[in-house]
This record gives sequence, C-alpha cells and structure tokens, in this order.
Amino acid sequence: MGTPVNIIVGSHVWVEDPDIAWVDGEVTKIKGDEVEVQASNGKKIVAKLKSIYPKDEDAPAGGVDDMTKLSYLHEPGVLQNLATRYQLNEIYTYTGGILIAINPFQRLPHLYDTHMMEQYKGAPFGELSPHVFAIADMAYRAMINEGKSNSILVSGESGAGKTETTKMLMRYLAYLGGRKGTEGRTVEQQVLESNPVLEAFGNAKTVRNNNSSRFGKFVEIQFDKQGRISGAAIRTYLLERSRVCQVSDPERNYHCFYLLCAAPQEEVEKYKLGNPKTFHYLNQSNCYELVGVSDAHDYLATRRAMDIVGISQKEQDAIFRVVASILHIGNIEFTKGKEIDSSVLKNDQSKFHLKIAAELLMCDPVALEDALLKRVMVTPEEVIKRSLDPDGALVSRDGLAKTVYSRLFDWLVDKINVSIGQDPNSKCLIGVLDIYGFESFKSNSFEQFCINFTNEKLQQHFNQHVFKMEQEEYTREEIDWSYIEFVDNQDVLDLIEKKPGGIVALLDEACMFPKSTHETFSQKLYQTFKSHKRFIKPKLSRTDFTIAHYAGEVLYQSDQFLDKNKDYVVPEHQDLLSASKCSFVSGLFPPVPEETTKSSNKSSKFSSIGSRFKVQLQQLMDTLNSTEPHYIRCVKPNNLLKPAILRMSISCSNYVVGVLEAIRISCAGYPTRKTFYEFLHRFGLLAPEVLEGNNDEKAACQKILEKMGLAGAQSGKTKVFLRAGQMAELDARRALKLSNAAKTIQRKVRTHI
Ligand code: AD9
Ligand code: MG
Repeated sequence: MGTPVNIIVGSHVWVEDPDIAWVDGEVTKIKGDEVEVQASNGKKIVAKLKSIYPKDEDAPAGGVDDMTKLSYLHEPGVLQNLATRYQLNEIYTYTGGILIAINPFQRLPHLYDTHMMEQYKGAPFGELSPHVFAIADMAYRAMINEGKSNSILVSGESGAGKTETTKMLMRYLAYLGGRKGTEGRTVEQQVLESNPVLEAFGNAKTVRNNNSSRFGKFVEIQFDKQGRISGAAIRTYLLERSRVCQVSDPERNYHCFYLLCAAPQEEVEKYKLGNPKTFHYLNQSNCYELVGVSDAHDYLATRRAMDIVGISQKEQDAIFRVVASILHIGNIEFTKGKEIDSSVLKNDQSKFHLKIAAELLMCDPVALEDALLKRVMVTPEEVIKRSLDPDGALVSRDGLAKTVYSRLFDWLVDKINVSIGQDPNSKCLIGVLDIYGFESFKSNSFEQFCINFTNEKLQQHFNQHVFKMEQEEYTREEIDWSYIEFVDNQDVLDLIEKKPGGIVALLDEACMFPKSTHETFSQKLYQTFKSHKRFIKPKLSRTDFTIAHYAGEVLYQSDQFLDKNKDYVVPEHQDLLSASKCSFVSGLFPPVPEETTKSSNKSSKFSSIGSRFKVQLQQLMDTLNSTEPHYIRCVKPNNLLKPAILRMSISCSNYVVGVLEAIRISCAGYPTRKTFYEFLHRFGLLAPEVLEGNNDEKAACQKILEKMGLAGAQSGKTKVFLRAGQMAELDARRALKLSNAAKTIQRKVRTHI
C-alpha cells in the first residue's frame, strides 16, 4: 500500500525495527535502494527504500476520527492513528462509512448508556464521534426513509469484539424500535435475551477468547410500518461439535456444562452431577473456572433468560437433563470382551454412568448399551448384530454425545424463533451478522476450513460492495476510474466451492466412496490442483495442504476431514433416542422418512456438512445481497486480552490485514472528495487570479489543481476528487499562504502605527 514518494535525507519516516515494531526516525543516508534511518529509539536502522514510509509530521496529536482524513494512508500511519486514539480510549474510528472498533478489554459503561443512545438517535452520520450506535442509526434511518432492508456485518478475528459489538447494535435497535412503557415480555426483550441463552450453549473459553462463539449467527430483526420491532429470526451456522467430547488445555467445553455443575444443590443432585473434575468431557483440560465469572450466577441468569424467550420450566428441565446425560455418557468406558473384536463396559463406574444416562434420557439402559457397543448389519440373507471393538465403541459413544448436543442446540434456536415470532407483513428488516473471523492455528482442520471459506465469501461481498459504491460515484461524476484495480478472490472461492471439482465436492466424493481415506483424498487434491496458484502441496507432508487465502496462507491437516464432513446419525442411536419416553428427547430425533433409509441410491442418502454449509452460506449471501450493507471491522489490539496496549508490531499484521484491506479498497481511487464550492472556499486563496471574473466553478477548480501540479486529481460533475495525501498537500500550502498573509498584515499594521 502506498510507495514512498520524495524520500530524501532529512525526511521523517516510519521504519520497521526487526525487534519490535514500527518506529519513527529521520533518514540520514540514501544509497541506491537502501536507506539509513536514525530511529527515535536511538537505533540506527538500515532498510530497503521500498519498505519505509513517510511520516506525517503534522498529524493531529489526538489522531483523526476518519482514516480517510489521514495525509498518508499506509500501515504505520494507520496503526499510529489507531494507537493514538486507543490510548485516549477512543476505540472507534471511521474509514469513510466503515467503522473500525478496537476491543477496549475493559468495561466502558458510559460509552453505551441511555444518555449516549439518546445522543445518537437521529444525529447526522459523522456529526458525533464514531460509534456502533451511529452505524445502527444510519441503518435504521435508511430502512425507514427508503423502505429497504439493511444489514450490518461485523467481522474480525477471534476475541476482537464481534459478539459484544453485535449485542450493542441489537440493544440500540431495540431502543429505537421498542415500545415505550410496555411491561412484560416484549419482542425486543426476547430478542435481547436470546443472546445469553445461545451463549450458554454455543460459547466456550478458547485460548483466544474466554467467551468465544463456536457458531456463526445472523439475526434478522423485522420492523413494522411504524418502525417498531415486530419479529425476529435467528439463523445459526455450524456449531463446533468436536468440542463436546474433546477439549484441550487451557480451554473449556461449552459453558452450560459448568453452569449446571454450579447449579443449586438440589438440582445438582437431581442430575447426579458434582464436581466438573469428575467428568471426562470436562477434565481433559485443567481449566474449570473463568476469572471474573460466576458459573452459579450465570446458571440462574440463563434460566431467567430462558423464561423470557419462552422456554417452559418443563422444557428447561428436559434441556438440562440432556446436558447432564452427555456428561454421564462421556464417563462410560469400554474394555475388550470375550469374543474377538468385541467390547464390554469397563467397570461398575461405567455401568453406573450408563444407568444414569439412560434414566436422564428416559430410554432403556440395555438398548443404550447395545447402541453404544453393537451395530446391526443387514445382508440379503439375514440381520446380524456385530460387536464393536473398544475403540469403535469409544467413537460410537462420542458420536452419540455430539449428535445429541448439536440437536439440542438446533432445538434451542428453533424454539427461540417460534417464541419470538416472525412478522409475515414486515417489509423491512435489519440483519446483524456475527460470524467467526479468519482462523489460522498451528493445526487446522475441517472447522477452520469452513470458517475461512465463510470469510472468503464475506470478503468478496465486501470488495464488491465497496468497489461498486466507488464505481457508481465515479460514473455519476463522469470521471476516469479505469485504472482502479478490483481485487477479487474469486479464484480461492472457485478452488473451494466450484461444482464439480472444488475441494468441497471432492471431499463429498471421498466420503461417499467406502475405500477412501484422508490419504487418497489428499492425493486427489494434489493431482487436481497441481497448478492452481491458490493451492500448495507442502513438501514434507503427504496429507496436508495449504490454501493461500486472501488473509494469508493456512496449512490444513486433512486427517479428520472425511469424518467431520459426514452428516450422519448412526441408525442405532436414532432408534434408541426416538424411542425415549421423554417427548423432548424423542422430539430431537424425529423418525427418518422411509425413502431415505431404504433408498439404494447412495448419493441421495448422503448428506455432508460441507455441502450443507455451502448452501447455507449461499442463502446468507443472497439475503445480504438484497440489503444495503454496513460494515464494522473489529480489531484485537493485542494477544494479552488486556486494555490500553496496542501493539504496533508487524507480527500482529493478521488483524491489520482486514483493516488495511478495507482502507485500501475505499481509498483505491479518491479518498477525498469536495464539492466545487467547498473546494474553492477552502483553496481559492491559493490562486486568487482564477476566481476573478470567473463564474465557472469547475474550470476554476481545474485551474487550481493544475497550478498546484496535483497528478491524478480530477474534477467530476459536482466535486473535486483527490488522491490519497493530496488534501494534506493543499492544506499545507494553504497554511503557509495564510501565515505569510498574516505576517504581511502584521508588518503593514506595524508600519502604520
Ligand atoms: V469469537 O470469534 O466469538 O472468539 P468475538 O466475538 O470477536 O470473538 P467478543 O465479542 O466475545 O469477541 O469479545 C471478547 C471479549 O472482549 C469480551 O468478552 C469482552 O471482555 C471484551 N470486549 C469486547 N468488546 C468490548 C467492548 N466494546 N467493551 C468492553 C469488550 N469489552
Ligand atoms: Mg463471538
């Protein structure tokens, strides 16, 4: 972004200090394409000319509230501006119409109180300091005035503050569209209380965030003709299922398990629970408690929120029975049986947990044992029961736990939707999207693949929107924009989702073919994408693969891709639970229609998580495309989860990527535009001669641009369009002229006296 212009000895610049971060300094020597910089931290740094950036000596001390006001738009300039503002607790900054939000990692209650909401209500955009409320207000006004649906897309890496931002947006929209003075369970209250319920079941502590959402969420808030909230629909995406039975230190399983273990004594006894340390699904990690969080308190809060969203006491009891049963299922262990390749329950402990799990799920304990240990084989001649070996039984057990949990989560979402209700007459809605950000860990599996796929989709949507907006403006103004490059990521998307032949399609094929393994799947990928520039086969691996995503390269381990892609409920598990005496449990497992069980056609029977996710994403994109979008980019200032430190390091470039990308696109052309009148009013004094006797504003503006020698600047039909930094240049000359003029006047005044 931006190439250094006019760097000479004595220039103030930003340079990369390999040890820490960007530092400022003064150029002391230039030799060929190398420069020597005396940095302000005392070091002498030698760097390539192309990797240093000019520093704006006149940047306002408190930073600027809109990045497009920066004289120099490059990484260190942007970071410096964010850092300056962050130190002053100014966590919000605009980039044109995009809001950048830096996680403050501390409560800033005054920033979100009722008084603040009142201030932003109806205030023209840009008049007050940047804020989430301003974005929500803009979306709401646009909806009311133009009768069109709007959406607000919140993105950013894990822990950047997406969910908190989304909650603020929803709270503000509920404030604007709420019914004043109404008591009891209002639609807007239900919408707000859906958050703690979904968080209890869909959030967990990860290394990056103590309250990390393990699912994506799109909340559609419907409004009536008067602009009041009349309904809502919540759509969720791909809950991380593996967490239910696999947790690595120092993470936690889903919050609800710990909440229930901390419930009042009589409930803990009812569900035969106790210390979370005694449950295998929880004790794989040593983390049980969260700093500043009381699970006991949150249990009661979740129950209250469930009341408000309309989940009955009876249903709540069933929900927590299912949660408890999963913990007991996780404690059932197996050992080798007498026959070859068979298994039995390991000990009395296992028998005890099996019995309790069966009681809680209200199903037959013998049937539960069979469903865990045996598989029914149907051959043309007979029906045989085959035993699983201990490893197979373990997979069966974990599969059961994951299936039950994900059905429970889906039930909650459906229930909330039914209970809040949809307004069929609503013509306008505001959608709020809180979806997982780009992920790249040491080890990346199918979940990261889906998450990063989502981000590619959203990035494309973002690029197209910003580009389209720019293009429309330039076309309207009839200026030349032919050189503005549209950065597209269609090639990555093709690699992933193209049908046939994309990775998702190849994975489905592999899952349908019984002999496939992750090795054969990987080989197929290597062959197919040998020369794809977004696909890389790592030299030292036979099964890993790398995708060059827009936000960086990610190395995926393919070993669990096939298993995780199979959307398959073991028929024995299905039969067991659909026969439960508890209508809630059997309701989670409605009978599978005959055709799908009997069908001999494999492909019609096969359903995959990847393909289903792809369809869901496409539907989301279609919805978004029918709305007017607004973007909020959340930024995580450091990896310490602490306030007041914005690391200006290069290594945190992953969070900068998104922000810079946004800025780069919106500034690809002309970040500054001024009407002819504004322009002349401000800069007319730079060439007073052009104004005399001239009524043609456009011609006058053009003459000023020519006189100032501003390459690339253009005048359109109503406005002057300036390239990045040109506004600053004009301002500087104006300041000089004004101070000279002031000196002349002073001199004149003095001689007069
Ligand atoms: V993840 O992709 O779901 O793992 P998010 O959603 O981006 O992530 P989240 O909103 O959960 O992050 O924010 C993480 C933590 O930062 C919160 O639990 C708060 O402690 C903190 N946070 C974020 N935004 C704010 C804020 N505006 N004010 C105060 C905040 N604290
Ligand atoms: Mg979140």
